[in-house]
Amino acid sequence: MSNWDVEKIRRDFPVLSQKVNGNPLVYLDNAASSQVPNIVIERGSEYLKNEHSNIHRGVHYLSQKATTAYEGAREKVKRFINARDVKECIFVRGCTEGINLVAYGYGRKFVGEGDEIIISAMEHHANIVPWQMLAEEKGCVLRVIPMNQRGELIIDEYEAMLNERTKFVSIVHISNALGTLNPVKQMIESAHKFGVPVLVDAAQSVPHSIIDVQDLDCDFLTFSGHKMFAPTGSGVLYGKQELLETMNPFMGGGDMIRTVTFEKTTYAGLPNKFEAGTPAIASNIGLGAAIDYLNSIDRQSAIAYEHELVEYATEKLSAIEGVKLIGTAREKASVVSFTIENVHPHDIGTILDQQGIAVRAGHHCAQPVMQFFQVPATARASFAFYNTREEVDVLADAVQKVIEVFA
Ligand code: C6P
Repeated sequence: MSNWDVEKIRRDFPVLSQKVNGNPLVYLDNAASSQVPNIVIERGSEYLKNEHSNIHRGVHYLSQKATTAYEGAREKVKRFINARDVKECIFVRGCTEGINLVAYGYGRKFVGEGDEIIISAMEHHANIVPWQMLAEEKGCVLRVIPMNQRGELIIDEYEAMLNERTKFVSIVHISNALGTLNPVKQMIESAHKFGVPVLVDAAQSVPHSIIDVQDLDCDFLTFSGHKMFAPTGSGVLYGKQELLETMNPFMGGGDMIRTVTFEKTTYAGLPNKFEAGTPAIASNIGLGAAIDYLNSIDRQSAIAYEHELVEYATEKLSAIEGVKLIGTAREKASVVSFTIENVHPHDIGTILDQQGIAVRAGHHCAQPVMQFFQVPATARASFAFYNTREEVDVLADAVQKVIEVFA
């Protein structure tokens, strides 16, 4: 294993040192929500203790402090993903809101009857349903890039799908159900040959890879704070300025306007145009602190370490008779999904929980993936850089016991 000092890292995450059902907590549900380090907890509580106020509205001391902290977090986001300008970084409640914002603000304006939108076979519901809603309203067509039995997208079929009717491509970077890492840079390049904008669902990739929106040349990219060591309610939609400027606002209300009369409203400039109402101020300041945390660790080593953990877990689980891995892509990150013959994944989840092991059991909000692999659900262990090799051993032993219980 790499010389990643996991014990030192674990001390930054107080939640990890507790016992669950009499056993040390083994937290392997990071794809759902990752844990929060002290620096984020302390920043959030500092805001609540000493700075709590509304932003952009008050001339008073507290409001100015809160505004400075909130806009400071936006600046951190900009540097973290290498956006050109803070105007391109919209705070949203999470990835779901980011995608809905684009389907509404871009889709409803620029996509019409007979136009085509491309998504993939491994999308989270958040990257299916908003486009279906658009398709129903506008009469456009949703096309789906197929995948193979390993859970890898068939890129040749994607290339063949692009044509002059294609108006938008929206694809997941790392699948939450399978762990597949998709070649999004190449896919963006192909779409751009047809002048088609691309949104990247980076919910699972921001915590497990280094994102550079200029290098990817994506048109939109969105992620949730709670999967990258920040509180729930925080998140980001990145969009190229020229596209965001042409789009309709998503929600109307306070803070997104320039002038309002009963006859007409004019909108604020970016990013405010897309941030109606009072946002999740504490959570987004926490997101800024999570970025500080990620910048303080050696991310390349963290990513390499996580990769080794996933490989080790894959090796240990696939060696157990009766276990079937769902998602065996050659390029993978963070996620190991599996089923056990004759055992419902919910039972796996419950028995593991009795031993203090947190995994997710279910369809992972990716029902079409379950349909493709003809399973009702899977159990999913998802890793972060604070997990250990010993925890993988505990998981594998517990899975072995599940099999014995149901034998
Ligand atoms: N996946 C999981 O357990 P929100 O809920 O808006 O923060 O993120 C939605 C979302 C979108 N895309 C991908 C690839 C995701 O993984 C998720 C959230 C969680 O897998 C909860 S369903």
